[in-house]
Amino acid sequence: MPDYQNILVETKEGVGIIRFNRPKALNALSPQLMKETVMALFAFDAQDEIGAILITGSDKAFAAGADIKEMSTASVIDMLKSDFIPTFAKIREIKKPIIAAVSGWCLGGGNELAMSCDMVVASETAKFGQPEINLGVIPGAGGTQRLTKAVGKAIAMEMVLNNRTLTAQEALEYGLVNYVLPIEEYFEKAFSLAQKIAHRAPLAVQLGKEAVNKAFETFLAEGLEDELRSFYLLFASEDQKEGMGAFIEKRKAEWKGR
Ligand code: DAK
Repeated sequence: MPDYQNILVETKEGVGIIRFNRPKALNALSPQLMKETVMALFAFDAQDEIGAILITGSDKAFAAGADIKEMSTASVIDMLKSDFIPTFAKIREIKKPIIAAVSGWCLGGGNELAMSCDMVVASETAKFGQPEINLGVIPGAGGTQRLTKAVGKAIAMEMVLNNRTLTAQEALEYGLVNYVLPIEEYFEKAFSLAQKIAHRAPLAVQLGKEAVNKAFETFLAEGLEDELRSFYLLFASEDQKEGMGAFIEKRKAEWKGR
């Protein structure tokens, strides 16, 4: 395993776990942290025994955004040349589902990263925001796009233009997160969700993720067409026969990923 400096990784019961580990900077997403995170994501994605991936931070901070100290003196050319965005964009290539377990600050690039995951489980103390306006910039890693699709135009405008921070409960109401739990329980909930999905039919999980993401990324007609193609494709798999057979025979299915 590579010698990561900014993240901790482990595997447990079919789940690959990535934990941001820059406590002194509230897990600010430095280019190095992003690079390591994406490396770990691809490593887990390539392992057959891993069925889902969990990304988390600390109870105090999921991530307080991109590293302002590293950006503060950057020129436009530096930003254009930076591999922050190409690295960030690679998260979209991960085929396995990614669940974010979020507690405390989830700001700027941190919120953009959480929104790049497939599901979010939050602690009651989680706070979601796009405070870039405070720094004289706007979100640059999907914060205006994914956020608007998730919470709607009115709330997204307030967050992007006036640094409105959402409480965990508000984030749940607006559809940004799946569950909100007490701080002692959010990680276990996120893990059990990941673990359950990890033991489901792998091909159907992969294509299901792809199809739901299409709804975000394409016009409806194109998304529906893609969904249908993937649906048909699964009828060429052994898992489809096994899944439907197991239902009829009233037994638990045994998934093979074929
Ligand atoms: N970057 C670097 N250091 C940070 C940080 C950040 N984002 N957030 C916190 N820290 C550091 C603080 O500087 C402090 O360090 P020391 O002074 O102790 O050395 C330490 O973490 C603890 O922070 P505080 O003392 O401020 O803690 P508080 O509890 O008082 O306040 C806070 C917590 C989260 C409210 C506050 O730290 C804060 O406002 N942080 C900044 C939040 C923020 O503005 N985030 C957005 C960053 S901009 C790109 C596309 C997108 C992006 C970048 C590039 N491209 C297209 C290339 C993304 C941009 C962003 O995310």
